[in-house]
Amino acid sequence: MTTQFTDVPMLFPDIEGMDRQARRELQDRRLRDLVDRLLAAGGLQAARLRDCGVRSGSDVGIDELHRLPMVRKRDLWEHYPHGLRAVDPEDVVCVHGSSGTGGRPTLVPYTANDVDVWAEVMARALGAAGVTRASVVHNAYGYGLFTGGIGVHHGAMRLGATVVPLSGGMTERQVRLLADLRPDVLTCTPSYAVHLGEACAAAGVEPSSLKVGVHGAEPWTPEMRAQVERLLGIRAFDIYGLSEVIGPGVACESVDSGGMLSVAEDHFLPEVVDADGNPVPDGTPGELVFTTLTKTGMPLLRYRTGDVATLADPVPGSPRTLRRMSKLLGRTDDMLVVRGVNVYPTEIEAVVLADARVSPHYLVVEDRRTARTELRVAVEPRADAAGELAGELAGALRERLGVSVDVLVLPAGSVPRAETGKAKRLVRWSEGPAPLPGL
Ligand code: DLL
Repeated sequence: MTTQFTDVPMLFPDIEGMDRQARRELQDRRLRDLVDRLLAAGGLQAARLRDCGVRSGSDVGIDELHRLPMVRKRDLWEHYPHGLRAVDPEDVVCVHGSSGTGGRPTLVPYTANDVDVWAEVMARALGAAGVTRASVVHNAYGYGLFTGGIGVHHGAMRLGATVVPLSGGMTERQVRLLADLRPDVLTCTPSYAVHLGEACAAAGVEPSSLKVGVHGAEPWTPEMRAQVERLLGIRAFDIYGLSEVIGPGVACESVDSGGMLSVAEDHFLPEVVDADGNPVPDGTPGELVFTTLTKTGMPLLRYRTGDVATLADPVPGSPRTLRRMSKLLGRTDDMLVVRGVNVYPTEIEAVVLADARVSPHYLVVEDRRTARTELRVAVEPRADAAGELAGELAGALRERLGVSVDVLVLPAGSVPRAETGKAKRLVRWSEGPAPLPGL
């Protein structure tokens, strides 16, 4: 199929379609300004910059970005609750954050300027997925400290669409409003999209008004996308972000981005580095690092996200000139090492959900009760599943991953569903009872 680049017009062509050299100069200017602001604010990042011999923004340039110091989540935790705030408290207009993958909260102060940037990048992201002023957006991301609900809300309002702020949960009411308000856009985590789709089917409601889904906040594979699209009859797009950087809108997929996500790199400068923090070439997986070029509340220079992806140039010939990142392959802390082989849970998802006999509910269990770590995956069959499912899936997993994985086929409904928040697809089992009956 040839891509129709004209399918989705750019909302901000001056930025999304900017000449690449001009953008690099803009990024360079913004980087110098950021360094000046960090030095003026004092604190951890200023000290690290001074340790590197940086006295002012004029000492740095985008080509030497890799020489500048980095920050990590640990640095934010150590400065809890205000993080690395770089403005006076009265300039902070809201605080968001996440409970974090390590279970410790990460709080992020935003200024009015930050909220403005957020609304803009989120509006761009929605626009890139085909959302317009005429759209009705059923927003089922959680509202609260989590950035999903409020981030999409800001963007949809900036775009001039109608946003219905459902938040997560209360699924029956959501099904009702899908039928009554007939939205064309669904925004929620991919796992909740599945849950909502199944709830619609159970209630006999056909969500036929929906055309587009914008899903993120948790890892999901193209195989999961196929399931979401089939269940809801929509075109499903990926959106990426993290509260430390801004929330959703850091990068987003569009009709013409070739299955990757265009990064809002005029605001969030991406790098990919190896375990030692050295830059890796485009196409090589590594840890994503972002520099928030324009943020003021808690600006971050070279923040190590823990997320693993690859970077690439824009699609050749596309009017969208932003650099792209791949769908996330996983997180550095979710990588499973099984007899010397590295496996991300998304690789397991890709194999399991490619099998049409399996429903999109699964759980990966890393059994660490003995010295010899074992991997298990619990799946649920569809009603019409036939054949030697467990054995065939185990064979496909061995072939793709190079390690053996025990497949358990459990009765429908056994794997816990996420009504709110992010789906938990991976459990590490070190002691105590089985995380799921039947394992
Ligand atoms: O999850 C922001 C967000 C909300 C993104 C809604 C997209 C949609 P946090 O709660 O701070 O922020 O969690 C950030 O979630 O570092 C990734 O590990 C993961 N994540 C976010 N988007 C994706 C995605 C929001 N599209 C953490 N694919 C990030 C895979 C994602 N993982």
